[in-house]
Amino acid sequence: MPYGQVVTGPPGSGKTTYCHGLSQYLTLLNRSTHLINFDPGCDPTTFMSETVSITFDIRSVVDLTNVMEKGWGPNGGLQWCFEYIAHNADEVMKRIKSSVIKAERSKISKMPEPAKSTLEHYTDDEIFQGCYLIIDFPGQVELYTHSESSSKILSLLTLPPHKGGHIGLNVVNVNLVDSTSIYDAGRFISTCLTTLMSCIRLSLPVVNVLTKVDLLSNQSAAFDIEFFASCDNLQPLMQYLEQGSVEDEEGEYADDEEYQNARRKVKDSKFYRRHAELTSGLAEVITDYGLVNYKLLSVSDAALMGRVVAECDKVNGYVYTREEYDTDDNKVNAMFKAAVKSDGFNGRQKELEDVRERYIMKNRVVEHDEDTKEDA
Ligand SMILES: Nc1nc2c(ncn2[C@@H]2O[C@H](COP(=O)(O)OP(=O)(O)OP(=O)(O)O)[C@@H](O)[C@H]2O)c(=O)[nH]1
Ligand SMILES: [Mg+2]
Repeated sequence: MPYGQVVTGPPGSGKTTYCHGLSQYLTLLNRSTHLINFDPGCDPTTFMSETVSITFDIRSVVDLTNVMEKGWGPNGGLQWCFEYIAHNADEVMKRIKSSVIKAERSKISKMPEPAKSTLEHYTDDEIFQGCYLIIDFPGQVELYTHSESSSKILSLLTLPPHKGGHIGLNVVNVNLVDSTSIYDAGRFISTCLTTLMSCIRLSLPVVNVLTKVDLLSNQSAAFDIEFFASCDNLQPLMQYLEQGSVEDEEGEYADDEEYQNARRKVKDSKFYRRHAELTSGLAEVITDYGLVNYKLLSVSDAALMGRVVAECDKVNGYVYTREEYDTDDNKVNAMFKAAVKSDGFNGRQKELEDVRERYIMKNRVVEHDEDTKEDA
């Protein structure tokens, strides 16, 4: 059975950019990577480059633009598209499989000898099994929370052939969220809640990722990046809840008496207290489940991308079977290697240190320099 990733996350979190970056990264590792656009509202040709091409575009089955011409709005239209796909999921799976095999055969026909004649003798199923699929899903959260269509599509995607499936993908759900949500306590908690909901609703092995860490600076985040990456205890965020970021307390409004009085008034109100209680309860639910923690990623950072890939390989089982990990050691050793590479021993600390050094501290210095220039 082939391996792959289903990439989900809120709109604009960087899914398509990640899929394209990942495709380039995995192609360098010699994996037979295939990009599948599963967003009926996204024109993938706008993202295409010389090194990345799309093997299957769901718009060949159903296109959001055409659905909207029938009177649907963008969100309802997307929901309609997903219902349509779920209804015809069997046919869609067959089409994905045949597009992947066709693309692979075309690649083989351009290979030099003797690889070409060796691979040409492989059956379609043998070829398909060696492929790695990257599936770019749409961002609308309602697709995962308000309807069964996504879970229906995904369960058919992972159904093995001996149970009537066509693809039987060994899959990991890579759930991306924008790391700039750490600047706002309320937004970060709701981000974690959406992450948790999608983990539960999709019921797939999951790797959660905070994207765009290159945009972070610790100028106004309440805590160190480790706090947000591990999500061990979200309660300390409660004190920063009512006005968003710590900027309000320590930033440019710190000496504004009128502003600070208004802030105190809000904090003393009944609504605020009840709202804080609710949010605190939700934060407790998130940490109690113990499912939410994040890897860190900037799409152009090869080391961070490598760590996300290693984690995914561990979670979808790629590590057990493929050559990159197949040394003279046994499979347990291979898994151990991937685990260590992604977050074992001091791997996790190294990941956090890299992000602090390469981005957070650097951006802080740049911001500081710009502030000094402005003051001057
Ligand atoms: N700085 C930075 N920008 C990024 C990164 N990843 C994505 N972006 C930017 O974020 C924006 C949104 O990226 P997309 O890949 O279109 O996000 P998406 O999740 O596919 O968006 P939808 O499909 O509309 O839900 C684009 O402008 C990207 O260039 C990153 O690692 N760093
Ligand atoms: Mg996209």
